[in-house]
Amino acid sequence: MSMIIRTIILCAMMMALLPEKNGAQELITNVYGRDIKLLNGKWNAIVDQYDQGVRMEIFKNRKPEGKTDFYEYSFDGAKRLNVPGDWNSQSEELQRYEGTVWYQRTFDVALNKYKRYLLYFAGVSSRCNVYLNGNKIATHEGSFTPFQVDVTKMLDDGRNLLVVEVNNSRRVNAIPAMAFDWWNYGGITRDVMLVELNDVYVSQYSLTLDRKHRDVIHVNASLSLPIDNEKIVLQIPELGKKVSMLTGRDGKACADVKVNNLQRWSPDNPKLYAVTLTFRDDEVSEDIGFRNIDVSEEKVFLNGKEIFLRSVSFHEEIPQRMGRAYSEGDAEMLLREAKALGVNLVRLAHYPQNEHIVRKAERMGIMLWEEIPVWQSIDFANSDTREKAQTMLREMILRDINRCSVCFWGVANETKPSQPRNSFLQSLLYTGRSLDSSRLFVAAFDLAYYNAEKDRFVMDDPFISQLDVVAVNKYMGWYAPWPKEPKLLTWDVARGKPLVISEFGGEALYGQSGDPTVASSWSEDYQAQLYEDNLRMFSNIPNLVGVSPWVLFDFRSPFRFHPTNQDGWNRKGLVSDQGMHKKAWYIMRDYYVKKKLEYSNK
Ligand code: GCB
Repeated sequence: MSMIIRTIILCAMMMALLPEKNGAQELITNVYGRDIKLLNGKWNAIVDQYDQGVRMEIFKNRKPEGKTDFYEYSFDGAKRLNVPGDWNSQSEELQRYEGTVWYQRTFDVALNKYKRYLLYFAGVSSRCNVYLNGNKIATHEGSFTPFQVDVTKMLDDGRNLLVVEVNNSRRVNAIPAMAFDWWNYGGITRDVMLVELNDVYVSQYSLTLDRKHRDVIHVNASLSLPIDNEKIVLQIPELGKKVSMLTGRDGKACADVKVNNLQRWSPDNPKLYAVTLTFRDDEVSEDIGFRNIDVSEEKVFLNGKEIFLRSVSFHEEIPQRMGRAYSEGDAEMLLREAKALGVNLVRLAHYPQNEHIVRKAERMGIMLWEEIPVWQSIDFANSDTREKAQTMLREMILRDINRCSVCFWGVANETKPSQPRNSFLQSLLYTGRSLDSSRLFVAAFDLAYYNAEKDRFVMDDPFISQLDVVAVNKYMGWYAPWPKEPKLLTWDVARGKPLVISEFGGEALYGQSGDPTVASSWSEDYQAQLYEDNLRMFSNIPNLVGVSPWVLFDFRSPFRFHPTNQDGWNRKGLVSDQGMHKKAWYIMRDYYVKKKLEYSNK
């Protein structure tokens, strides 16, 4: 296929837009690089346990005027909640609350009739209806991806009333669904902003290296309106590049930019280049890096060099605060701890985490695996649920398409073969790959088991043939007893593909010593022994390309009931809720030091 045809196809794939739905529009690229006014801070809040707010039209925020008027609500004098922030950690009453909270604030705008305005929510848990000046303008479901709405025609010059009805009830047809092993935080958990833009602006763009062509940057850019024959100029000064692209009738343009002497981004050299796109007097800039990530047979290659994925997972949670991570400072804390362990990859479990984490990881030289929360029992046969998953995947990819640190898109965790599951995941892979052909697609399974007859680990899930990398969560020594000495165990799982052990581990209460052979000692000694055993087994997995212990920090989980050892915490952390390293942490750190050395000599 000629380069031109390939470029046209890629361009069409990248820019295939879904119709507007629920008031929200296709996401703008690089919102933090635009002219934004943060609407963070203290918002007023009304807890609406029985969902009466809509009937009472709380979103109109009416005040009594006549002598006979009264309203059985008022935002004045109501509870105050921080945005961004989960409500659970801000109020005793809301610690375990699952239901509706109405958030309200006002903000002022001096409207400029030559500008456009977007309201952008980086994350609201789990679903919401947004009301501006008394009118419903958008609805969104999914805690972990952003959404925006063009409010140009709905804003008043001067004071505006913004009300958001937030609900975090678990639902059978939601993603995740009824039970999941993390805290169900509710609230406006990420930044909210008003974005001011030119009348026509560059709304989306992506710059990616494809998996194989090492010196060609694929550029796609899109105007906010379908205007033909307009010039969008791309500049990467450090590479001496200034490229003009002309839009087609759909307002989209693309180009393949050949570059020489590109310094590729890698964990050892997290090089980013300043990139600017200009359209008329609209300009958007950010730092972007370039790297090739690819697989060949049973190996993974970063920039053409074989790598071993030294990974770890964490939730978007600050354990000391028992709340969601939301700030740059939080991102720094989580990623520094990951880095201290010697990782080159973080698996962001089990959902897209906030952009501060993703952007900081890129600057710190940490590859990322981002996934959507298709976690265990999802309603795979439900077309609504499938659509929600697709939207989430799409929102995640569009938000982070230019983050070269993101090397893996995860589509599911621990699902079981069935026709509805297979077609659900297949549709996700199709959507994902049509949006982004520059990254690897992965899913984690918990189906590998020791087959005594064959005397090895096997896994029967034909779906894995569709993935670039296969991941297996295997809790040997915790949920599964050792059938024999770990060093003698062999694996015959996903041969022909790279295999990652995406979870392993066991629980220990920090500071607790006990018998290293007794799981119910919940001791650091047992956990440390379990790590030693697993690491010995790993040396026998022929297609192993990486491991990811579960998990970096102890985290909050409502279904961990043991009163003294868990008390609402999953204690599989290598680091305690108070930030203390458990014994197993040192074992893992030493393993990563050795692995790094081994692969740097390859
Ligand atoms: C798993 C899940 C993870 C849980 C973990 C556990 O397999 O993927 O979300 O937290 O096991 O601790 O049981």
